[in-house]
Amino acid sequence: MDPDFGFPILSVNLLNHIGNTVRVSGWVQRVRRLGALTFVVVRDPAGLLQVAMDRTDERQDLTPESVVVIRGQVVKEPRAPGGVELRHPDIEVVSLVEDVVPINLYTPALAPHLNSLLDWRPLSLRHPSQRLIFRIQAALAQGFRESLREKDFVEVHTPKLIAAASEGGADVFPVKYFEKTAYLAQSPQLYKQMMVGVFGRVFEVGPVFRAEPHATSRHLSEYVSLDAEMGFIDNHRTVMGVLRHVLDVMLTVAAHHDGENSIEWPMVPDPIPSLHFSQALQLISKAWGEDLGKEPDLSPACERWLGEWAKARFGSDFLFVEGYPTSTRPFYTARDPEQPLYSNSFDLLFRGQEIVTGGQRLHRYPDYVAALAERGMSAQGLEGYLRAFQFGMPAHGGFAIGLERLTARLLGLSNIREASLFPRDRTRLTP
Ligand code: AMO
Repeated sequence: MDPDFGFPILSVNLLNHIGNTVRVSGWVQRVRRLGALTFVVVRDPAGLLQVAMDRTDERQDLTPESVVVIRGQVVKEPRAPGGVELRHPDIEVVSLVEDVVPINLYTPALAPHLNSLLDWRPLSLRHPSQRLIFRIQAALAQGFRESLREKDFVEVHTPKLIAAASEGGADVFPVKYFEKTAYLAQSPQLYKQMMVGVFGRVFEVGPVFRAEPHATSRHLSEYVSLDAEMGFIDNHRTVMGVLRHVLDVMLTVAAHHDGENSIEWPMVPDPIPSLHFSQALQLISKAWGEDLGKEPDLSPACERWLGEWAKARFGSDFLFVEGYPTSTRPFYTARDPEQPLYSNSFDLLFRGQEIVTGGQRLHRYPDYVAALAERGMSAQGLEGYLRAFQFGMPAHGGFAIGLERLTARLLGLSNIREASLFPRDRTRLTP
């Protein structure tokens, strides 16, 4: 038998204990009076359970959110949550709440404005709708790990304090690091590439930091990046195939956690439809009646249009856009050997929003020296990274999924902050 470590019995398991006296524990959700009976609804880590007592035994200290330990007899009761209730309870209040709970946690949908929801995060997260978001998110991360382990990828943990920006651009956070300046990692990019030289296939689940000055509904200053990197590939299409498989497993694992079947689960087509960047611009230009041919990137409006197009044309929630202009991609990106102005890189759009970026990387040392020179970039802080390429690296590539973006898109959340336990943005550093 598995040890139970002395934890109280969870509400979901009470059906196996009918007739027994058990110990359960949780938070008082509400107290209801019906005739001569009083019912206390308790929320435990797994769900809700009902405790019934005579009105004469009712207590005044069972205030909402107080933590209680209850000993009582399990009785079958089809009208109660989970089909059982606890009778003849002996209730101990472990933590008494004397204040009025500032948000209503007991309605099916949480009403407050996003800001109050985030200000009261330790409380609002207790609501079932919020708990579901983060259970699904945990399952997505679990699926990511499982799918890659099964394909012999090794999990790595790379530094988050680094000496040089990994993605270029201005959106890095400098940190005072003893006598020097360090930066918070924008991605594990340079390290996951170096680790391909060690293990061949690696992945990482970890926080990354972007100094995003704008308040948008799809950017955070800190988010969870699901990164994979693999060697001995043909080109970026090998990586796209692996990504398709990973997403399929992630969504399958997560769907098991949707107890109420309340989520619209997407199919991951095999293969996921794909468009070249230049083709995407042509299609949108035609549809909008304007020439977007010189655009270096896809705007959010372009992504939304492509999302609708992929749904109408292929019935797909997913669309790859490959071959972004080399000049708009980071220095480590491999060019398309046939058309060097375009790169062997891709974005994956899900329901009209980019949720993944990936591609093939340069793998020869002289190509790095040339790419840095072309962009006027200094090799300072990159010396250790470049050494990997001086001493033999296979053709390789990888991708990074934004966990909060994927979660928000999947669950139809209009703001990415709802998919972060404690979101960080320009104005929010607490709780
Ligand atoms: P990129 O910078 O495109 O690529 O990021 C990869 C994915 O991370 C998510 N993302 C964000 N999510 C929330 N807030 C942000 N500020 C934010 N910025 C990005 C998106 C995006 O698709 N090293 C490359 C990946 C690679 O090529 O392997 C990189 O970091 O979902």
